[in-house]
Amino acid sequence: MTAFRFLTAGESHGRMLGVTIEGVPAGLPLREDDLVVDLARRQRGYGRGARQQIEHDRAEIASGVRHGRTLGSPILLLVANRDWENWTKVMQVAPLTEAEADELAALAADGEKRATPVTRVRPGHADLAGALKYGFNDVRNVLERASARETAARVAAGGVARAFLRELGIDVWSFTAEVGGVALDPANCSRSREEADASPLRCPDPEAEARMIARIDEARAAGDTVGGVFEVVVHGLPIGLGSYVHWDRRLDAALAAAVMSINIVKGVELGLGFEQTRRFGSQVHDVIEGRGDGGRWIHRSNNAGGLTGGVTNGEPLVVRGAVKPISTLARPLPSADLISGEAVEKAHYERSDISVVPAAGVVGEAMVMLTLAAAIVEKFGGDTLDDVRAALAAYRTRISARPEPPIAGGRRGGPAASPAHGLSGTDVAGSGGDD
Ligand code: EPS
Repeated sequence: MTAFRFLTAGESHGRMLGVTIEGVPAGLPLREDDLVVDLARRQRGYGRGARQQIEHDRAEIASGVRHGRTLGSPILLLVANRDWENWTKVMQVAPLTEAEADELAALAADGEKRATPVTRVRPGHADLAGALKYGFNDVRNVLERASARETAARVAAGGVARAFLRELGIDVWSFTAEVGGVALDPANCSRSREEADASPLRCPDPEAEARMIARIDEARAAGDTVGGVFEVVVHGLPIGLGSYVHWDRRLDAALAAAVMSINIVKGVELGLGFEQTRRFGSQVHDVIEGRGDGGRWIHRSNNAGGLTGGVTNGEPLVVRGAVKPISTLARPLPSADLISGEAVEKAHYERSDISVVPAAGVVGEAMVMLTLAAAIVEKFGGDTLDDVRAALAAYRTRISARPEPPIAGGRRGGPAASPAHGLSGTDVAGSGGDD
């Protein structure tokens, strides 16, 4: 049974989105105001479309919290879709009456796009496979849920995970590393984190950001879209989250799955990622310099991105997500019609964004935070926040202490017994060589 988990619900133009989060320890201070910051960050960014002017995302805490503290029971968050008011009949939950069906049919006959069933599937979207899989003849039944609107619910849940991690001294943020092939230059990252967060693309390199904006403008002018790369960085994680002992306990695998699950992500890298394949081992592996103050183990570099063997190693965690260009193009690609199966000149077009890399980074933060919260609850257990804190402190004390030196054969406190392992006497206390 998974101790910490979450599930979202909701359609893009339905009444609201919802998310249930289970496994948050009791006693965590939590207010709706804690959740607004990330929700607002997700809505911003140069290249966003008109929908974001309609929405003012705010999560209502509907359950699981009393007098400002979590109860240990499931937390239900609700995020209203303000645009729903423009879609009430199209998205109505109850069956349509004859009169309502006639009204919608008349609107569609008048060319009202919202009322018209969608059959010209968009290349790159879930439209075609989704409609075939679930047996729909109107692609709206697919696109409403496949829409990235759902990520608002994930970010609301991520805000709860952030509040939990913050109590444990763990800090998570992200930035835009690349847009349309223009990458930031680490040497030019002159902006502070606050300045980067306030910039149009949430990018720490102002010069690269200007060129990224030019790429977005170029895409807009051509009726096109453009993708990029975001990077999530986490500080303050203890050594030892995740495990190397089973494939499904490796934290690198869980993080990759979580970030890959974001609608627009097509690739995930940890640390140097694919770049490692182009270098010799001596230029990749992070030299270990020794135990520092407070039991922290110091590495000379962090090419591994804070994880070795699927386990956190005490260095900052670095996760990068590859964001594809949005599949809804203002100048639509050729496609085919779901019903006739014939080629059509233009795929369906519905108001959309040009680029969402900064927003995807905020969703990336949420998915990383939720994954880390799950790993922490799994490792440190705890019905209450104080239990988690105590378990974490005890663990930190243990791993920061100097271990007792090992003795070959494992015996302690007495003369070495006669060797039963075939080594010669002089080798009994040896290291055993490079095995
Ligand atoms: C989306 C299409 C657009 C985006 C939407 C994702 O919505 P609409 O069709 O209402 O213009 O704005 O993203 C959001 C609403 C959001 O909040 O991020 C899509 O097809 O995936």
